[in-house]
Amino acid sequence: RTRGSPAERRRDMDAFAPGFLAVYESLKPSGEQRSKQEQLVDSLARSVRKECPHAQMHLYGSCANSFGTSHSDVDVCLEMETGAESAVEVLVRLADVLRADGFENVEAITGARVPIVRMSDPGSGFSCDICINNLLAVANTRLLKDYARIDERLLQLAFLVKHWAKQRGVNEAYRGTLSSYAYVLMCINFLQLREPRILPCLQAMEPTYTLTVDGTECAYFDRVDQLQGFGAGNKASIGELLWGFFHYWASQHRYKRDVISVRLGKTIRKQEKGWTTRVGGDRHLMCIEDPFETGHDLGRVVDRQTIWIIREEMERAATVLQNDDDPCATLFEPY
Ligand code: 3AT
Ligand code: MG
Repeated sequence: RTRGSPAERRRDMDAFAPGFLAVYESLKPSGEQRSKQEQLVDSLARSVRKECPHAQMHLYGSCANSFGTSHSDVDVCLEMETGAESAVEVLVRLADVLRADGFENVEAITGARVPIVRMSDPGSGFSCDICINNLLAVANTRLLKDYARIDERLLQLAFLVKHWAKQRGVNEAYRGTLSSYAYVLMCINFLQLREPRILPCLQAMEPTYTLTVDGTECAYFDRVDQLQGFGAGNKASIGELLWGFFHYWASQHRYKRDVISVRLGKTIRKQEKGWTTRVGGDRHLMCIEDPFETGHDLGRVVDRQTIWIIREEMERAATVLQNDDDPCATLFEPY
């Protein structure tokens, strides 16, 4: 991949809005896919009840935060007392039950930061991750869903950015690029930073929802029906916003100095967080603060090589949007 700097002067990006909206519509899951997902969740619930009768099942991630595309997996969290057993032991036993119930490719992945059972459903083809007591993920799912209800341009932008990231190979946290969750936070923060603002900062407002998970308080204003039309003063089209997003990450974001913070609705200094590189072996080359687990940098997975891969892809995207004859297709060409 070669570096090139995106042109500074914008062409009229509004002309491409209909094309990008058509791509967005094509990514949204169909009614049929949704009902297949519901069936999967029902049969999963039956299997789980055999092994963990008291567990409460929550959906999280993109099947519940409204950022799910037709290719997204189903993320499930079981809330339960594990007693003397560890979560890993419960997951290993659950994996046996799921295998016996006909789920395919069942695998307990126990070495990860969050241990999971991964499997696929032969009927629908969906893959599914199950974890235990990861209630912070349930809380951040709720926050993302509420942001999505304020202005539709967030969903449009995030779907297109996620699609771009998957096609271009920069959506693989286990290989040093960023998770879908990180990209959605980048989109929210970008819209919080527009002038006039397109999204508010829900955590800076009087909290109407509070959940404490392992001592971490998750609090924010969740009566988002009162915020309809919040961003109406900003008329930017999806074409302009998409270009602006890539241009921001290609040329404007100060990687060495700044952390993006959805929690505060702005960028803050790495120094303020103590996230200067090399401290404690953590790299902090590209800093994205988790809105609730504020000590957690979602960019921590990025290393000296992958940061350039991501930045070059951001530059390519900005350049394609600026110059290409058919940006709605070229942007998403597989790398
Ligand atoms: P896809 O549509 O599946 O790509 P997603 O939003 O479901 O997008 P993931 O499957 O990667 O994203 O993650 C599922 C959820 O797990 C999203 C978020 O609630 C939580 N999550 C993911 N990565 C992290 C992380 N690094 N820190 C905290 N929570 C995370
Ligand atoms: Mg997912």
